[in-house]
Parts: sequence; structure tokens; C-alpha cells
Amino acid sequence: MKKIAMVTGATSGIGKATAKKLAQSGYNLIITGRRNDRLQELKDNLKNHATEVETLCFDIRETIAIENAIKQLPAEWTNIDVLVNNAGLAAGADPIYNGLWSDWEQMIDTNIKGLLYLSKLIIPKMMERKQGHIINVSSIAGKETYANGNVYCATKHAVEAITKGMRIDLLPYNIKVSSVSPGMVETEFSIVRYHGDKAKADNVYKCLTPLFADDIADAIEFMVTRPPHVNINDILIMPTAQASAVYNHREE
Ligand code: NDP
Ligand code: 8X3
Repeated sequence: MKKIAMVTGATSGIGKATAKKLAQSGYNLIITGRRNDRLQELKDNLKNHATEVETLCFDIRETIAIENAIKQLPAEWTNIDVLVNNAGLAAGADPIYNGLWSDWEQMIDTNIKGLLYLSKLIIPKMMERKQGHIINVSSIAGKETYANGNVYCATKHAVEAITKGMRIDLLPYNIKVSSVSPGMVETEFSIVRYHGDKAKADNVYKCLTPLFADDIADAIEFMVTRPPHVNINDILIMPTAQASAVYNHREE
């Protein structure tokens, strides 16, 4: 019987790459996101790995939608072994006095509240089985702050605190809790952050080699393939050309 991994935000970027990597590692997958066409496309693609796939289409900010989606999972899909809390975004890059309330709400509701809502629904079954692994996708922005990153950085700092808190609370239940904290990864992240402005998004990765989604998927695969007595608390993974949230080197 294959293990089951649930990956949120699997319609793009890090989540999609992680779903593919875990399929190659022999997991059956539950993939989530709001864009159902992309979920179906990924499901078809994963068939090549002889993986069974369930798709759950919901907005992670909506508690009722999440509850309904989880309730509709067939019984054989409810024993989730690995939960990758990846769905998230940055919206805007403005000084605090110019930030949009709508951007702040979207980031806080998705990156913090969405992660909490879903985890609360998945954790009880892991507790019953005294088995499971939760991997929260944090960021270098969870460890440092940078100009105009204020609220996004706050959400990822919250992910760090939630990860540490979860790890303590779930200790008696043999549930591993990890985080992976990337620097710049070229995905749809910057297009989303700049509200669809492709030129601004491209500029983020100009004249340096960023990380790619597969690099983060590799790290997640490493975490989930450690022996039962080993938990990787966190992996901070940066492009070679990026020393910190603010220092990077561009070959002009
Ligand atoms: P992408 O924009 O490529 O992917 C984001 C994913 O999150 C999509 O699948 C999207 O699915 C999902 N998502 C966003 N909002 C919601 C929502 N309300 N409900 C459900 N799903 C949602 O970006 P990345 O792959 O780069 O981002 C993945 C994670 O990695 C995020 O948490 C991000 O903060 C983090 N990260 C990214 C870094 C980077 O430089 N790219 C660096 C460090 C961390 P859909 O739109 O279909 O709902
Ligand atoms: C994404 C990385 O540096 O853009 O979390 O905040 S950064």
C-alpha cells in the first residue's frame, strides 16, 4: 500500500514540482488548488508514474470549502502520511504606509489562516495513527525582513512560529513537523506578487540564477525519506547568488 501525500498549491511552482517528485518517490497524491483545469492536467501527467491522484479544488481561505472538500475524500484517502502546506503568496511590495488592505488580507488569510485551517482538519487522523509528517513552506522572509516585504515577511515569520508550536504539540503523537525556507525561486510567485506585471516579475530574476521549483521539491523529498527517528526541523535553501534576503550578486 503506497503512502499518501497531500500537497497544497499544486497547480504551479513549488507545489507542482513537489507533487511530481513525491509521485516519483512512490506516493499516492492529493493535490489541491483553486484552478481545477491545472489540477486535472497534473493528475493526467502523474499517471505516468503509476500514481493514484485525488484532486481537491478549494480556496484555502474558505473554512467551509475546505471542510467540504476533506469530507468528500473517499475513506481510503483519509490516512494522510505527509502534508505539504505550500499554498501561499506575496501580494504587493510596498512600504507599510502604502500597502493595500486587500493585499494584506489575502496574504494573512492564505499564508497563515489557510495553513492553520487545513492542518487542523488533517492532524487528528495523524494523531490517531501516531504517524505523519507536516512540512510547512516558509521562506527566507520567515527569518529576515526586507524593504517593502513587511506583511509578507510577517506571514512567513508566523509560519515559523506555527511550525515550532506544532512540533511541540505533536511530539507525543510521533508526528514530524518540518519547514523548508527558500530564497528566490523562479515560479509564478513574482507575477502574482506584482499583480500580473510580467516585466516587474522578470526583473526579480535578472542577471542571476535563482532557485527552481525542483530544487525545493528535492529538499522536501529528502525530508520525507529520512528514517522514522530522524526529523529535519528546517532547511534554509538559497540560490548561490543570494546571501540573504537583501544581498545578492547580479552579473550585469
Ligand atoms: P506559485 O504562485 O507558483 O504557486 C502558488 C500556489 O499556491 C499555487 O498553486 C496556487 O494555486 C496556491 N494558492 C495561492 N493562493 C491560494 C488560495 N487562496 N487557495 C488555494 N491555493 C492557493 O508560487 P510558489 O510555488 O513560488 O509558492 C509556493 C510557496 O512557496 C508559497 O507559500 C510561497 O510563499 C513560498 N515561497 C516562494 C518563494 C519564491 O521565491 N517563489 C520563496 C520562498 C517561499 P491556485 O492559484 O490554483 O489556487
Ligand atoms: C519568497 C522569497 O525573498 O521574495 O518568500 O521574500 S522573497
